[in-house]
Amino acid sequence: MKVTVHQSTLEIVQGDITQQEIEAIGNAANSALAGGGGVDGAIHRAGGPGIMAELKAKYKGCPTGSAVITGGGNLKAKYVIHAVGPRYSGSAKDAELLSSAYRKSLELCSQHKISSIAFPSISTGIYSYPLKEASGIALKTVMEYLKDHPEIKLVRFVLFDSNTYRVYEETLKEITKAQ
Ligand code: AR6
Repeated sequence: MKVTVHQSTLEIVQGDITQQEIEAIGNAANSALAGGGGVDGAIHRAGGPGIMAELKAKYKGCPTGSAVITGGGNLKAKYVIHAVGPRYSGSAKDAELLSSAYRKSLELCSQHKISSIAFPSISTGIYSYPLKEASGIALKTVMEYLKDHPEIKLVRFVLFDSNTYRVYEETLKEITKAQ
């Protein structure tokens, strides 16, 4: 499913983010930037050891709700933006931290003149963020950002499994209908 937000495109697809032909891909990392399972493991496996070497050389971790950038190693994407979403706790801060992880990733795109990025569904795997709520935060944060940032032409959510895709699709339909 694809919608237009001001001058930009917001798209949701089901697939594997490591295979995307796009300028940057987002990673769902941890604050130690230590690598791990889920999409983080898949990105480091597909991108090769150069990505971890660059993370270690440039950064001493990354606070929850923020993001750092590296090259894309062996991936088709030129950059990886490593965003750290919250581990779901049920506290009121979770939503702000999740929104901030997407916003800071988009700010890095603007700063580095990156006009297209693919995101996974941050925090909804190992970090257990409830999917419906997380999809609303993810989509609304991106739509808000695109309103003021036409330099970003394409944001694509690449959702790994059919259930995650279905929930994002339902949420995107609700948001666009309410506007
Ligand atoms: N392409 C797209 N999405 C994927 C892929 C892929 N190749 N593989 C998994 N996903 P998770 P989190 C989906 O657990 O919840 C790691 O250990 C997955 O199905 O990867 O933010 C990190 O190092 C789910 O929908 O990230 C952290 O310690 C989504 O990606 C921690 O997990 C996010 O699930 C972060 O947990």
